Amino acid sequence: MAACAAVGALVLLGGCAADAPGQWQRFGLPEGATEEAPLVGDLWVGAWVAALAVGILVWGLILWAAIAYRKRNDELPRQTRFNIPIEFLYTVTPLVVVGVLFYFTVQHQDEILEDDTPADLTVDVIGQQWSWTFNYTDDDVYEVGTPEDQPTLYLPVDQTVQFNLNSSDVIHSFWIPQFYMKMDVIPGRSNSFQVTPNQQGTFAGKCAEFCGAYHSRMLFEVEVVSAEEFADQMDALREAGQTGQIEPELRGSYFETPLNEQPGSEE
Ligand SMILES: [Cu+2]
Repeated sequence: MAACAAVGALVLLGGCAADAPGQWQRFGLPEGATEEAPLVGDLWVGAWVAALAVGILVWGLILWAAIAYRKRNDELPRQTRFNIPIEFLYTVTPLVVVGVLFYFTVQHQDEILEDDTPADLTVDVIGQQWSWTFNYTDDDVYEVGTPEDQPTLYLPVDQTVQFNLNSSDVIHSFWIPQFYMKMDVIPGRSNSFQVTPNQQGTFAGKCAEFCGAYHSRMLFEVEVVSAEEFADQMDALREAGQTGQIEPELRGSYFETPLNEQPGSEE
């Protein structure tokens, strides 16, 4: 009964997502655009299937108990103080469920964060209030974004990129939803991960850690292009004089700057 209702609701709501076919099969995830995406996708879908299976069992048991043991007369039912097998069952079952989820999470995490093989290119990312800097270390060029002028990150398709993440002020989080990957950008600490975009196109990127007044403007675009287009873009940055690398100088939070010295205070 509960299962029918749940499936019915899924089918009904599924009609709303006609513009995003497949999104319901992915339990709300956008379409993955990297070689590693299936790892996260499988973990996500698997966790939902497990949760739904547990949910259907629990809903079913609640409904069954409510109907089978409903009040029929004023006679007091037999009073039971404990039931060792049942108590053992509902102590051990959640431990097994959590254990299984934990095992698959750690297994997938290890595979996702595996970076023993050298990447094809490296991008040193700096998060700063409130935009991003992308240092293309192999080409020795860079791109700096501002909240008004949001940057574009170019990546060659089918090449493994290593992102080194540093912050120059507070904690940010580097997130490209369609890459199924997000990692904190922490001042004074270098985080990194590798990913292999396998689809050309434009993808949205954003900061996923509330980092101050204009956090919502920490957007960027990711252009996954052919190797030739990528080389052209590196040349364009070089011609624009954006050569060298920007260092993540720790300049403290925007809010530690006296109000009259903050950018925009003259307005
Ligand atoms: Cu941020």
